[in-house]
Amino acid sequence: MDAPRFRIAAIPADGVGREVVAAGRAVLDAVELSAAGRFALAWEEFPWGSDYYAEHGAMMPEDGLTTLQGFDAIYFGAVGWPTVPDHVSLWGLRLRVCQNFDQWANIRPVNFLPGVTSPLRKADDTDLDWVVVRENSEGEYAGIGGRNLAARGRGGEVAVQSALFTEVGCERIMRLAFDLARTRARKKVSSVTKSNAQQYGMVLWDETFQRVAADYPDVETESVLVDAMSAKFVLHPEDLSVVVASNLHADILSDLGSALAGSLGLAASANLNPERRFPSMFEPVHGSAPDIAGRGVCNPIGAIGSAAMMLDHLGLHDEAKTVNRAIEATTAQGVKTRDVGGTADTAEVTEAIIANLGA
Ligand code: GGG
Repeated sequence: MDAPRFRIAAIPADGVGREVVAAGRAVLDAVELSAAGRFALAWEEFPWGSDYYAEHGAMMPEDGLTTLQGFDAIYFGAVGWPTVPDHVSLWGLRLRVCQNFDQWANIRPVNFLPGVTSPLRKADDTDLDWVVVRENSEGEYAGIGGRNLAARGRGGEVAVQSALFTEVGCERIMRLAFDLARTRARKKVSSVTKSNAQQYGMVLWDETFQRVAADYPDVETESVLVDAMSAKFVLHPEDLSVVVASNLHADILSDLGSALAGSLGLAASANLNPERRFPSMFEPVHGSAPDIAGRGVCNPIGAIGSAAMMLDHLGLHDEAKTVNRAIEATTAQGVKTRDVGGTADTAEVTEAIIANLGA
């Protein structure tokens, strides 16, 4: 049988996105080399993002989605640069791909790595780890609303931003969260809303959660308001396993989680189209970090962990484990970028991870 060949679209996009995608690709090249022909990754890189916008007036070409449709996966860097308003760059590229490719599940593990100091970690608990499951297609990111621009500049402008919650959208992300919980040592799903204040969509979310939970009697559940959940992340992280939340709440909570694990630079993620009708997209949680971009000092671990999630998605489970083990071996050796208290640069961490692939 022929070895599988996977077509991967790389979109480094903006700022440190370019540095970390290069780092992730270097690690995947090494994994592929050591697989000695058991699989192949066929890469194509697309120069879309804020520089492309300066030249073309759009973050990606009009037919960009059609081009991407033929790929097995998308490996993404980060979007956002001071020359383009943030909402234009985000909607013009990252959200355009996520929403059009129905990548409705955004999986964001919160990883505590050896050798990385976390304000949460006590000497006796080394096993903190939880996963934020982000509803990735609707909620507060539905893009519904408007502004009465006619009133602009006169002090009386009004803007409306509506959140959209559908029962189908809520149910599918919750079932995915429950199925994920069943694979974990702690079988628990925590659902997050602000349903005391937001009495329509988030009450629908709560009611759907109760209905879905009834199908998973073996999984522990809780429903927690987002403010209380923020406190719980800090005060009782040992009580978390899978946290499912709306688009906005999960975005904020996953940043909090990765900061508590040591740095936003560590956080990996997968934007999944679970039906596999469209390619899924793998990217570090962090943005383009214009303040450190181009200096070779950013943390590549979030992007390299995302590459491992991509391997897993492609069915290369052993290779994904190899990459994750190499990340752990590297931080355990103290090879770390500055954001996590080290002195290494991006290239040194990447090289150490490659050297540790056999660890
Ligand atoms: N790699 C993730 C990324 O580029 N994020 C940019 C960003 O601003 N994201 C906001 C969001 O997706 O909610």
